[in-house]
Amino acid sequence: MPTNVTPEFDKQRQIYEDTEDLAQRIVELEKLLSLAPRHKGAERMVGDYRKKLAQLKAKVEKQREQERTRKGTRGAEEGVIRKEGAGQVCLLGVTNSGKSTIINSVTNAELDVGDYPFTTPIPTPAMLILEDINIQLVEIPGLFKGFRESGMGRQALAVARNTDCIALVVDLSQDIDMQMGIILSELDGARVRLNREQSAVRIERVGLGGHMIYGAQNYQGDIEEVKEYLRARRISNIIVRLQKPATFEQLVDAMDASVAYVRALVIATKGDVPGSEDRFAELTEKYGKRFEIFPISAKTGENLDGMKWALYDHLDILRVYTKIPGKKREDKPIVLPEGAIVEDAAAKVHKELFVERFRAAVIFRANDKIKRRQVGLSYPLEDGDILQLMSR
Ligand SMILES: Nc1nc2c(ncn2[C@@H]2O[C@H](COP(=O)(O)OP(=O)(O)OP(=O)(O)O)[C@@H](O)[C@H]2O)c(=O)[nH]1
Ligand SMILES: [Mg+2]
Repeated sequence: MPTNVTPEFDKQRQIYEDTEDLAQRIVELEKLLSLAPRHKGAERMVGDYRKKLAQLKAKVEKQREQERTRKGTRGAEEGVIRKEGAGQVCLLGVTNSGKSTIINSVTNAELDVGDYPFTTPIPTPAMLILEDINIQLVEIPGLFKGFRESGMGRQALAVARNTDCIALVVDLSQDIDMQMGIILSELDGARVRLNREQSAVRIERVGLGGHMIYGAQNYQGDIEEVKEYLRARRISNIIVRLQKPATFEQLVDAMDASVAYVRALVIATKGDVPGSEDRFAELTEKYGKRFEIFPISAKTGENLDGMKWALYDHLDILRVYTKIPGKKREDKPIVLPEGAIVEDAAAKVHKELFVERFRAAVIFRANDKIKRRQVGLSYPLEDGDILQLMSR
């Protein structure tokens, strides 16, 4: 065996060699490869491991196929996390960035924390209790280059695609470009777009009419390239609506139904370590336009409360409390998406009673000049509203 491997690599090699379960062996081998040295002397070894990986995968795929034909199913959705609470946030970052430590410090969970890589091997949920609602936090296993092509990566990114918000955990004791580079390229490759406007481009496939492009003035570039692209894709009839300023990339994404758009923020952790201030400044300069960035230290507890509310804000939800005349408001809120109206709340309470037989609603809102505001079904709600519904 060649020399010049790190102790982590050696340790992982042992784990890999001791693992018998085929699927788990693949996971361990993928981790091993992510830890492999990049120098020339190691090329042969890495090549051999890659071949081994391909063989293992082929074997597993074959097994799965046989199983599928036997069972006649399309395979159970293993590892899928059931959403719970008012919203779900996935914590995602390179290994050792401090994801488990953050979760442990704001929930009752006791996830394993370690200074060795890949302590958390599978997507792991925990519940954050924030005042009167629950937010589900999910730790995604540490990302590495090629993660999205790995078995575990695919499964973990499927969770991230369907989540309500992604928190990128950036470790202020590790290189910024390395971390953001890996995170963003893996997500991008998995067609997960962060903080991108989905509604900028609307596509409608039609039977005839040719290329109809509306709002061409919103296109950031030469509109001819859009037409060229459509021709190259052999799309002869289509309506493209550019509703907001949009780039070529956004247009391509809009035509691809498999692209997921997820809200995201950055949690910059380990703010207690030496050098963290400079790295934080670098992070803000390079990524502050695209993401809100929250500096914390899970070790000292600094800014953890602020972080919780930042997560809440990024879920784009609001809480409404119903109230029966003459009584105190309910303790537990109804949680609705931002932009919800009285009708949405009424439908959640009792559709037949309060939507179909709606008579009136009264809103009690802090800082509202009118104490009892009488409103109709289409009145927009705000976070913290107290709502009294009346039916005919
Ligand atoms: N100084 C300092 N160290 C921290 C902080 N948060 C985590 N650590 C340390 O960083 C190491 C990794 O922490 P984990 O929480 O296990 O990191 P993780 O991102 O869950 O790692 P994996 O699950 O292995 O991918 C541990 O040694 C922690 O003690 C922090 O705020 N400050
Ligand atoms: Mg962990």
